[in-house]
Amino acid sequence: MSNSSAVVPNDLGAFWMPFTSNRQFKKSPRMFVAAKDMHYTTSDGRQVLDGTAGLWCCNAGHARPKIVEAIARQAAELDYAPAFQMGHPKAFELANRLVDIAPKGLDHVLFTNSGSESVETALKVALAYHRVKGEGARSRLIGRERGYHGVNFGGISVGGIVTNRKMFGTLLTGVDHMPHTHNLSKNAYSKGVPEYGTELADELERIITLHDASTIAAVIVEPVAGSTGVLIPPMAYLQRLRDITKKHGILLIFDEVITGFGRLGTPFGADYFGVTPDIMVTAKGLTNGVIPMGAVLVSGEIHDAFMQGPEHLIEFFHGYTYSGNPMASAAGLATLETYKEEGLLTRGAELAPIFQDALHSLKGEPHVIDIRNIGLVGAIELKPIAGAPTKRAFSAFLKCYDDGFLVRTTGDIIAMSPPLIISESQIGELIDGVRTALRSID
Ligand code: PXG
Repeated sequence: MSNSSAVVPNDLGAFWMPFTSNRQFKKSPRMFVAAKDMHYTTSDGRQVLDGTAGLWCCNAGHARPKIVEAIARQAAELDYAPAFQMGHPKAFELANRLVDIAPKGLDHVLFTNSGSESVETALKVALAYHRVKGEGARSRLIGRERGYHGVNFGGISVGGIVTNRKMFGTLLTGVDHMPHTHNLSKNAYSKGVPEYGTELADELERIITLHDASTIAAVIVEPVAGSTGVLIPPMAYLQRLRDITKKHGILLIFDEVITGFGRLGTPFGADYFGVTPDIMVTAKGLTNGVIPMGAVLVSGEIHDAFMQGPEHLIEFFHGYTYSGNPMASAAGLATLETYKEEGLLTRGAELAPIFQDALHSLKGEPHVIDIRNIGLVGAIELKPIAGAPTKRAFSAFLKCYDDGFLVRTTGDIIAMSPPLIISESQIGELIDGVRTALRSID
């Protein structure tokens, strides 16, 4: 067998693929062998328009020169430096650049290697923060139904997607969940932020009354829930969560793994909604998805609370072999430069009305029961086939792929989150691709 990466291997058995219907895939594989800007190339030589920025991460599109060069240069110059008790300049530089674009007040950065690790890191910072402040009884964590916070134990505990939780025992103890905000009967076909449901934030007050604020460390939510099918928060909902958490001394964590780096047309979801959390979880777009990396941004108040005791002692017993590693840091710096040069952190705001009009033109197409959008994120909810949930959306996904369009599905929801470099005409092509698929599936 050739060792060229462009040749499809003849045995797909060994790789147990993540979040994939392995048997279906291996009978009929879908392989990408190259990518450039807005397109993937498949192993059978077709071009596929990327409607999902990879997995919501390649916000600047693919194989962008600055990022490619930075990685190549870094590999030759300094491939790895120990992450503990040693440093290298680019990690510090990247932390500074991140703080520059982050909401005011989030001014310290812990690096990780994924969104899941960023979530675990944020939850641990929150618990430890209360403890160093002498409030160690604050040990409860509050998440939300249908929330997705990665796949590690903390993340699935505060997360609210049953399939991701039910196989894995009792998870973390002391976790509670707010209700999700999805309401088809009242909010279907909302454009942008839906009107109904602000009062769902008051459920947090009920949970606080049940457990007492003195036992609660943090509340974690995605500003816009992505993986569960794009659930956009009702008007003023996040502000209300902010008011309630502040009143009770509870930390608010925004999981911005998807909403970070321009996805909503603002640098972060916090900017879009005008609500600043105490801790912000990021990954994906930080390095344009090219090298795994995540970052957790925390307030000065949180950071400073740890900086006490003898100076030779480690202040926070947490970190990864690859925290802030040189390759990822170089990719992150080049990514942020690319975003800046091309105005990508705000380009989504210009494209959002065009994307919104195109997306909502699918109203009335077969199977469609809701369409929702914010920034450059869109979702189309389909009526499930009776007795076979997820099948209809999966068929649409397969048809789109065959026709040259990459979309994502979760349950019976088709989600789109194209690279922020997408052109107006490519938005039209993508939506027409979905239209054709909807008309052709059962
Ligand atoms: N938090 C949020 C909000 C996420 O969306 C993670 C944490 C975990 O990140 P890692 O890097 O550990 O995967 C995510 C990841 C999809 C999809 O299509 C979404 C994610 C990952 C893969 C697919 O919905 N989100």
